[in-house]
Amino acid sequence: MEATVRQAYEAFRETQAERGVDLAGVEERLRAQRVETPSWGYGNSGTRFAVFPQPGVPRNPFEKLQDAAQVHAHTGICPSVALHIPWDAVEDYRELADYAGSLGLRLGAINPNLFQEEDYRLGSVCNPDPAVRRRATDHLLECVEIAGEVGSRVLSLWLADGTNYPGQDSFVERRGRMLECLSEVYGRMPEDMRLLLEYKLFEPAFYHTDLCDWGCALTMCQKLGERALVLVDLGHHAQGVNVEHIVSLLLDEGRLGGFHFNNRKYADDDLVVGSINPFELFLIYVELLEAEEDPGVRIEYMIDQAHNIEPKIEAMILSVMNLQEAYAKALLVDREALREARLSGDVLGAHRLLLEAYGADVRPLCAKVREDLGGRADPVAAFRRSGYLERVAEERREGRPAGWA
Ligand code: LRH
Ligand code: MN
Ligand code: MN
Repeated sequence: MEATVRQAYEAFRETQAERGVDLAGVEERLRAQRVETPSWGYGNSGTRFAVFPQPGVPRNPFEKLQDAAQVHAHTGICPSVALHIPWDAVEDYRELADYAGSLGLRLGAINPNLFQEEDYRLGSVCNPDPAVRRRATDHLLECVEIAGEVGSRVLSLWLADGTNYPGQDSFVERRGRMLECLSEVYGRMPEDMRLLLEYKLFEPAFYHTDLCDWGCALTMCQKLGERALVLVDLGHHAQGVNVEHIVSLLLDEGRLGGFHFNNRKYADDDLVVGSINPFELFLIYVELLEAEEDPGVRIEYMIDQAHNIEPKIEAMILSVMNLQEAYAKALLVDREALREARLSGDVLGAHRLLLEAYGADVRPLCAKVREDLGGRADPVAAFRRSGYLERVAEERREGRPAGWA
């Protein structure tokens, strides 16, 4: 560790010792933190107006894994990669899984794609046409198979289904169709596989969305079975919605399955997590801490971001750092004092306990933990210095993808 980082870490340790914090315990939890990165975060992306190709962008799923391995090498906590099918379609999925293994990675959640076919104009599993629903269900079943082949135990589903005009279709009938299709898929999942159901307020549908909020997703999961759980994407809520409250409610119901981390200012912006609202991120982790201590709880922590104008690997590393810092701050909350303040009605005392933890500069702590894990104290700077991007920009010059990939 560099002398300046070491000094900052020692000073941090002393301050925390004065507060009575068990730093060894905090570090242990930080070392155990895991974040899954999305294959689609490494590929070309853009807005609905244009795609902005970047030099060095991966040309196939294998190269996406190479980039993900860079994020893991620099941070130490990102050993798994989510796939999106068919964006990441390959001839031989076992070969892809083996390749991931050779890079020190594994394949994570399998994300079906039910939103890019002409057939899905009126929806996929909610479509009024049974033939379209059959096609959508078959794709989901194919994804269950792929998950089995690559050793993944998570099927992560976001539906674009909805309507654009009042009267267009029946809400209730659409819900029934969704339940029928998803029940078939759930019934075909191996016993140790979980289905994560992701909700989103609106877009692409503008009038109503079939899974628009946590209530729609939760009640669907309750009908499907106990291995159906809700996925919270931080960009999928109306302005002002209290996401940490939703997190606590889903935890209490035993139905929080995972996260899609990102950040938003207006809608589903998919910006670097923690770039717009780091306090919200901290408060979410505060809710998660106690639940995480329950060995029966399994939550998938995943990033879902599209880096349109910023360098992709760097943006992913920065996102992981923001997640480490939010988690570290949450771990510093004096929970005993918080409980006492709450019970005695000390409103601002309780609030200030959160502010105290949030205000701590945890960067030296996170730097130390990253180094403990074989990562880098300053991973963005180290990645820049490594020359990786310049190298792959040269190597991947031929056959660069032009559109979304
Ligand atoms: C669309 C979306 C959703 C999915 C992702 C693949 O809103 O961003 O969050 O998880 O595409
Ligand atoms: Mn998402
Ligand atoms: Mn989204």
